[in-house]
Amino acid sequence: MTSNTCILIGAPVDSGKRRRGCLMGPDAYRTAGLEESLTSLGHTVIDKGNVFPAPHDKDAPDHPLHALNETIGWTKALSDAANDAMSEGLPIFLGGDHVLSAGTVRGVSQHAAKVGRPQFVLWLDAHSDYHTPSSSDSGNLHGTPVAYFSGVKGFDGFPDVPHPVPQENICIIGLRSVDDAERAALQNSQINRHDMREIDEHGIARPLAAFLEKVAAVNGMLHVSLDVDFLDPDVAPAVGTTVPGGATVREAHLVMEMLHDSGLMTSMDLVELNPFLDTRGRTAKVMVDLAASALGRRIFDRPTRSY
Ligand code: B3U
Ligand code: MN
Ligand code: MN
Repeated sequence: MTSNTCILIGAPVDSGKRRRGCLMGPDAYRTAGLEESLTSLGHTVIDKGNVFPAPHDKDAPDHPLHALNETIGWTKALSDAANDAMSEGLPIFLGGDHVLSAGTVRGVSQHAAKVGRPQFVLWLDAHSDYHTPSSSDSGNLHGTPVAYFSGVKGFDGFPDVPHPVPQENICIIGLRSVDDAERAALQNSQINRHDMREIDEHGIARPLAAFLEKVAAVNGMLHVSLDVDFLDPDVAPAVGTTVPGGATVREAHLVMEMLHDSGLMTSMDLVELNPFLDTRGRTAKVMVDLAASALGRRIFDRPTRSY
């Protein structure tokens, strides 16, 4: 196994939706032993502590977009943190809700452009998070980051996106809650999208293997964004938006093990954990175990196989 320097970066973002609690996520991952798990796999782990949002205007409580200015502050700060961390190792962003990925993906994409490699994103989520601020019914900006970092217009006040991730370089797996506006936009896009029906019919390995081949073919950099609600709420209850019918622990570990075998992952987000809703740290522990699988934990060594 190749050993990495893993850079843990706390991103206690709670501005992407109204229900509070994701700000406790980074400490829940620390308490659940993320650093120790990765160290035991032979990695060097540096915990950089938590990021703070860049200075921003106060938010008006009656604005239709919840905590817009705070979210802009987080996007700026996390983008810089991500860009910097990419030259030090493999950053793992400890969320925080999913709007944090507006910043992290913007930042890693800037680094990819600097080193002259294409950026890819694997989005593991029940939701597509492909709203624009104006198409969102909820006004919750955690439903928008994929549109933002792929260069969709309409994000006034946010930093511009000089290196958008091309639609065909994005793969969403786990879909089972897609709003009408998102569905229409996705159907008009080149984003690779795989719903739970497809996973039930063909298994999760097939779409993932196809996407990893695309990344490998052009020596791409791969950012993996793991939303707690990718998993079934029975096994990962600590999330604000539970959607039944999610990935099993086994499917999720298979994804992580394939990612590790591919050697392609260059950065990762762990998002939407709300420790306030957890039962005895159960969800935090599942997420830590998944991160460990993505970084080399395995049951047995086995010869490389194709799917
Ligand atoms: N699409 C809905 C629901 C949602 C998106 N992401 C999460 N929930 N976690 C919205 O509010 O945009
Ligand atoms: Mn999400
Ligand atoms: Mn989600």
